[in-house]
Amino acid sequence: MNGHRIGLIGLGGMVQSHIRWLAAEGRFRVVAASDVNESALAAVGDQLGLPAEKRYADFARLIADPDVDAVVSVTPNHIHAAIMQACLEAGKPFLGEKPFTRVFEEAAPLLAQYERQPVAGMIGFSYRYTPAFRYARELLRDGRLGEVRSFSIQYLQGWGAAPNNTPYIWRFNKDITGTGTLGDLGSHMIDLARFLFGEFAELSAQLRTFIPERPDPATGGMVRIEVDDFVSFQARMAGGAVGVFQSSRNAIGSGNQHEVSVYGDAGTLHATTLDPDRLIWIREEAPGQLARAVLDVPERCKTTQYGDFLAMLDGVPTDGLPDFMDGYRNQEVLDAVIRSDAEKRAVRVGASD
Ligand code: SOE
Repeated sequence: MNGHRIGLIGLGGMVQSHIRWLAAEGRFRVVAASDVNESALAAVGDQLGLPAEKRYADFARLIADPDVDAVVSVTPNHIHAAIMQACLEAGKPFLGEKPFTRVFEEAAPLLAQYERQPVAGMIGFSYRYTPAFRYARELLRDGRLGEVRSFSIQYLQGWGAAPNNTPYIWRFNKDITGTGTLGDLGSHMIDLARFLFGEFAELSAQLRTFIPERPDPATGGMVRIEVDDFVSFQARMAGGAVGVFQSSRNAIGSGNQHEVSVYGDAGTLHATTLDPDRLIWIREEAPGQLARAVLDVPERCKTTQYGDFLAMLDGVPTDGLPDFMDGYRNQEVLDAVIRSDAEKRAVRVGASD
């Protein structure tokens, strides 16, 4: 079977989704896997029928393997930069999970390497493939809301809430994750805003940690939490629209609730992952007469993350693929949120203040 030969790095929880998505596209073959966890490497190696010589503890050796055409990286945040650096140096195209890096300081050297030697790269901002968000982008581009004046984006999950007594995992470990809800879910909100409205110009933000310590299953003790449970910020976009954002992983009752409302001079739209194949469009049908329509998303807006990854590897043009520079720009906004919260002031995005 012809197809792109994939090396998988990071064999933890999310990897099974990626294995499923790769299989669903049909034109990929996983030929190597890497993880420092021996049992995870053995289990996935057996699952995929990989020979021993294609099971790597060291991801650098997988990236260097001539049988690997492209890399899919599904690791915790603190390894993202090193994997992208190795892919860039080896000229290996890649799909890397979000957020781009653990902290912004890791992003600058990557950009320097990329500018020296660009390599096709995709970042896992998967909500660009939520049909309702992609259709919202089409309606906005077609001017169906008129001048966009304001918007709100929220991304709520409930798994970190107090009643769950959620144990201390890597997503709460600042040395691994950098930030908490901000980098995990906030990076998706930021990418959705860039996907729909373009670049950020300025923002003011606040971060909060609601649960100051969590039980560590490894020691039976409690660990002080240094990352955020909640983030809110307001932003002015370069195109003039203003937006408000909030995200929490402590929102009791929320599963995976990512949604946007857009308010223009000629109409309003609402789109949510809770109803991914439809969106609500409200407009004035006649003077003083509002029409509220529930629109079914057309098939042309139902593309997939791995369909675009395949197109990228085949050199086929795509629309709205989240690439290396989308990852870098996203990290700039994450850094602006951190700076604004720390300095208790509004900050410009991307420019040194
Ligand atoms: C967090 O719970 C998480 O798994 C994120 O890390 C993913 O990016 C998001 O798509 C689903 O929720």
